[in-house]
Amino acid sequence: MQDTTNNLGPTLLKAMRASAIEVHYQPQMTADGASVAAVEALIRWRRDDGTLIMPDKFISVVAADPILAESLSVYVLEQACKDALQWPGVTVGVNIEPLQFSHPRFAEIVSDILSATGLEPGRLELEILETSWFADAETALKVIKQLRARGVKIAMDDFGTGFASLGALLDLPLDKLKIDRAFVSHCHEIRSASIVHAIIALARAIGLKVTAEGVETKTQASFLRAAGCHYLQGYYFSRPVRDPDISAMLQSPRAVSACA
Ligand code: G
Ligand code: MN
Repeated sequence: MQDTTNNLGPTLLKAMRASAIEVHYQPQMTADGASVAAVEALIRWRRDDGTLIMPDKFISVVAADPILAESLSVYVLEQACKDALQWPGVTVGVNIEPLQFSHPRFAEIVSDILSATGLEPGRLELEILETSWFADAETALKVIKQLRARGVKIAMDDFGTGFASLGALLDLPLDKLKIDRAFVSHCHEIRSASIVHAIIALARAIGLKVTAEGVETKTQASFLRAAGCHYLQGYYFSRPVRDPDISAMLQSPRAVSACA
């Protein structure tokens, strides 16, 4: 990309103001594949020429800039909470930049968005990374507790790929683990299969739900279902899609596998 340098920050802020940062949604199916329990909000940047830029191309700039990180979080949260009003009973997952958890007012910001949009707090699930915890553990724990007291759900994203997974499980109040797709894509191999079994057993033992990410084949879906995963997410069911496609899938979950 040409503008990955200094002016990417202002360009991204301009893109948000012009609604060129789009929020797409990917379903998280119940393990039997029969219904959509949740959706994950995933951002994409629509350039003037119509091409879509994936977040991995620009998220490192956001992650390093507190103003940009907050602007993007508010932007996606507002959009996702508004969109979720159309989908009764469905949880909406939103990825939150680790930097937000060293922001002492972050829980208040989320709470204000919930009040302004009218979404039930229990239908908002914030997806956090283990690194959310590293910059300022005390503030992060306080913020996460405030969010949960407001009724918001917390999911640990990309579980198993960080290096403090078990410590985080001990200290953080969580609702869900999302198994990283690195394990799912190799679950035909004994090592990955054993790790997946161990994560699910651990999560269930401490009362957490589990979503497997990156499910791309029927064989993977069957294995994960038999292993006791609660929810399945990945291209086998659906790629992330925009509204109105996601609304259509939610009205008729049978349409989801048809999109695989
Ligand atoms: O870090 P996180 O797990 O939130 O990353 C989600 C990213 O993974 C999104 O950009 C999404 O498009 C991508 N993704 C979702 N499902 C699949 C899948 O089945 N396979 C692959 N390779 N990528 C996926
Ligand atoms: Mn995620």
